[in-house]
Amino acid sequence: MIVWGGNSSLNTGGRYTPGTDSWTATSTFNVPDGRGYPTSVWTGNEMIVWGGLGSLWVNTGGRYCVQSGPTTPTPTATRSPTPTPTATPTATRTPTPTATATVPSSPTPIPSPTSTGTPTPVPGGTNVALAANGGVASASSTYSNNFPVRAVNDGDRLGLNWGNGGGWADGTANVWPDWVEIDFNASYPINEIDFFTLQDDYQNPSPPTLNMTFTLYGVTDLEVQYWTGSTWADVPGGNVTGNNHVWRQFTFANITTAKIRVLINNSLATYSRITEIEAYTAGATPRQP
Ligand SMILES: [Ca+2]
Repeated sequence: MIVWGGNSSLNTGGRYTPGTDSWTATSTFNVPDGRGYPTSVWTGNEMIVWGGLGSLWVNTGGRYCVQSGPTTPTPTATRSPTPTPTATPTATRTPTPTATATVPSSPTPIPSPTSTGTPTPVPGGTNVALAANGGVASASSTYSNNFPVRAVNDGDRLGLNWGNGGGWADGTANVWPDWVEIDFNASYPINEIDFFTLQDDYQNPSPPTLNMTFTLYGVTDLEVQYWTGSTWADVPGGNVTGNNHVWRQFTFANITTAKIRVLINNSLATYSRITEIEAYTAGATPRQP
């Protein structure tokens, strides 16, 4: 059973599961405008809402998936609202076709990154962004607990279990910039930063290579920055527009800093998505696939 809308302005709702006597919030992504008394029908994989009382009686509607979304093959146990890269409602509030809902499938066990082509550590170079090495990540916003910022420095570039802790997504749909910052546990001279965004086949990700491109969910415009002591400044070559690479690698003459951040100025599919950020101390040679 799905309850949705009401009181002329609500566009939220809940799904009731009799088997477990539990409620789950409906997705708020791509949701029609709030309204009371709409006519609603469930097609089997999406809800169609039409008419009702908004600020006035309306003759508009929308259709959206209340269950889950294609970027978030969340295991059924969680069934949380998740950002979905479906089409965004247009300003005219006409019904907007959305992507066909997909049935979440159980994540296929995938070998850990250490066995799937992670570059061999280079003596002298340490990833000081890594949580295990003292790095602490924070973000301008976060979509939900299923997209935690701590996933950006956990050592996994693939974003395994995307939508269930595998990577970060921001919480401001279609609004930029967003940023993710990593504070080191001290100042270090660094000469390389590596940035990884979500690859197309996130459900069965491959180890990113410098040549791997994306077409669906990646970050397109970004500035890789370091803290000068008084302000954020782009690292040399760190201002990128029109990106379509899953892995962007930035190398530069040594910069000593205690923290870095990635300022995201645009992304595909509504949200900014990051699977990993790395920063290497001087002494490393650039990591290769
Ligand atoms: Ca990660």
